[in-house]
Parts: sequence; structure tokens; C-alpha cells
Amino acid sequence: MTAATARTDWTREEIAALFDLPFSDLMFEAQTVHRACHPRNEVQLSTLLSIKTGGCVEDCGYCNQSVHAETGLKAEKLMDVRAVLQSAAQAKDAGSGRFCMGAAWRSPKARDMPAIVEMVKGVRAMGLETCMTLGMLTAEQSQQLAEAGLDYYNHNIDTSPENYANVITTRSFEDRIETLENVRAAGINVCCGGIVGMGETREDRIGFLHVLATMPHPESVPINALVPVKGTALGDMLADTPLAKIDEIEFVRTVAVARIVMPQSMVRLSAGRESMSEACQALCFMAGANSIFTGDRLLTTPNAGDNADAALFAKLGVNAMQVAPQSVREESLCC
Ligand code: SAM
Ligand code: DTB
Ligand code: SF4
Repeated sequence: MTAATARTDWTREEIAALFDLPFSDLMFEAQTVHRACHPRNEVQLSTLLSIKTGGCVEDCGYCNQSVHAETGLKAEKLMDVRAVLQSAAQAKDAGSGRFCMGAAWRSPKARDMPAIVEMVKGVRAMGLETCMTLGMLTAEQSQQLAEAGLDYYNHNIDTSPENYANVITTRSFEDRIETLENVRAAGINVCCGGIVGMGETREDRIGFLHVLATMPHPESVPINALVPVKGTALGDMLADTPLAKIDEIEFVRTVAVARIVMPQSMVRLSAGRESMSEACQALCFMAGANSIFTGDRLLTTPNAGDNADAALFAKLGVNAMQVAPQSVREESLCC
């Protein structure tokens, strides 16, 4: 199987049937697919940096950077290019292979683009893979980023099309798809996933993975567990109804199904690891997750931290994946 021949004709029924498998059968299938397509016991390390924090006009119910949330987070302006490059150098020293820069924007303004382009060029010159997540992009902005050498663009669909309006009202699911198409057309690798544990149903998790599995598969698929932040719509809702929180086994099932339906994608165990048991994270790696965010902070919320990760990797016999350009990776894989 090559990227071009990976199945994109999954039906919702087929995906539902995977979710319904006995847990151990699902894990066996996910591990089988994983070993056929990826080096085993290797996990890619990425580092996140919030280059523009807070004050975002969008109303994403999970996000503490929205002006609609009452979290007391101070809005900051776009970071200096030099400070961003310093941070990237530290991430590289700590063993990270990819540097992901996130901005709390609905979409970047024309005046922001020159600094953004400098950041991409500078981080790339250090030998790190570059990723950005800046909100919605036009075709022209995508082209500008591609010309700067951006390797990946992160833009999540977050949940199923049916559940989208329960989470975000200031943009539509179709807006998200349009940006993904612009990014793809510009030749940038796509990083697209979502959040589990927002009170959605299993049918929503099926619908969410179905959309990803029936588009040209994103090269990276982040699966975030909601980090419930007090003052956000979803953080407060879940504080009132603790039973709405995602069950760990259901979370692992979601990772396993993502691995099976998108065999070649890097499945990233993203936000939420800080409050996840080591056993749950180990099950996620067994289910096919092969990428994590390192460091003690995600964008604005705490992350597991390098010491905890090193200890977990040692216990599990997992190694940090060495970064290879996408083309080399594709040639070296057998599926
Ligand atoms: N503003 C840009 C956007 O929305 O595309 C980029 C930044 S945004 C913080 C990137 C992604 O982080 C979101 O799409 C969402 O999936 C994830 N995220 C944000 N807050 C989260 C939370 N509290 N828990 C889990 N994931 C979260
Ligand atoms: C993604 O899917 N998860 C990362 C990355 N893409 C940008 C962000 C998680 C953010 C969690 C909340 C925060 O730290 O602000
Ligand atoms: Fe803004 Fe992104 Fe947060 Fe939504 S997720 S409020 S777009 S920063």
C-alpha cells in the first residue's frame, strides 16, 4: 500500500464495526497495521510554542484563548521572530524533531505574514520540521507558507460535522474543509484531527474519523483528549457533569480505529496526556499512536513534561523517532 492506494472509501458502518470489536481484537488489528506501516517502538517528538496567545474572536467551546471564555488568560501580541527562533533552538537541543507554532487567530492578517514567513524559514534552517496552526487560510496565504518552506499545517476538524455547531458557532465545518483544501493544493502536508471527550457520542467519534479517512489522509492526525479549562463552555459543562468525561478505554479505541483507517498517518497522542495514566498512554502507543508533544507546556496548558516522558519511554522500551523527510519515510515503508 502507498499513500496513493490507502483506502479512502471507508463507510460509517465499517468504522462503527471497528469500534464495536472486542477490545483485544481491535488492539491486535491496530498493532498489525501499525507494524506493517511504521517502525515499531518509535515515537516522534514535536514541540509546541504559542506564538500569539489569547484574544481570539472565535467561540470554540473548549478553548481558553477565546474572548468568549472567562479564564483570565492574558492576550499577548505576536512574538518576536528572534524569540521564536531561540525557543526552537531549545526544542532541538531537547531532542525534538518538529517545531509547531500556534496562533490564537481566526485567520492571519496580511500584516502578520512577513514575520510568519521569517519564522518558518528560520526554524527550517535549524534542521527542524516546521508546523504552523494559524486558523483559516486563503489559497494565497497557503501558497506563501508553502514558498517559505512550511512542512505541515495543523487545522483540526475537531468533531463530526453534525456535532460541530454544538462546539463552535463562529465558523462552519465547511470553512475548515476549505482551508484544508487550500493547504493541500499548495503542497503542504496536512495535520488534521480533533478532540475526544467533549461530551460527544460514539456516533460523533465515528463521523469525525469517517471524514478524515475519506479525504486524502492527513499526514498527521492529532487525537486530543479535552483539557477541561474552567471558564470555557466545555470545561464548565464537564465540571458539572463529570460522567461526560471520556472513558480511557473509549479513548484508546478511538486511537486504534484512527490507526486502522489511516494506516500511514502519524497518529499523535496530543493534548490531555498530563492527566492520563501511564497505562492509558501505553495502550495508546500499542493502538498505534506514534507521535507526542513534549515539554511541560502545550500551547497554554500543562503537558506531561520531558522527565515524565523519558521515564515512560524507558519503562516501555520506546525510542524517539529520528526525523526523516517525508519522501525518505515513504520509500522506506513496506505498506
Ligand atoms: N487558532 C487555530 C485553530 O483553531 O486552528 C490554532 C490553535 S488551536 C489552539 C489548535 C487546536 O488545539 C484546536 O483545533 C483544538 O483541536 C486543540 N485544542 C485547543 N484547546 C484544547 C483543549 N482545551 N483541549 C484539547 N484540545 C484543545
Ligand atoms: C492539536 O491538535 N493539539 C495541539 C496542536 N494541535 C496545536 C494544541 C493543543 C492545545 C491544548 C490547549 C492549550 O494548551 O492551549
Ligand atoms: Fe481561536 Fe483556535 Fe482557540 Fe478556536 S481553537 S478560539 S480558533 S485559538
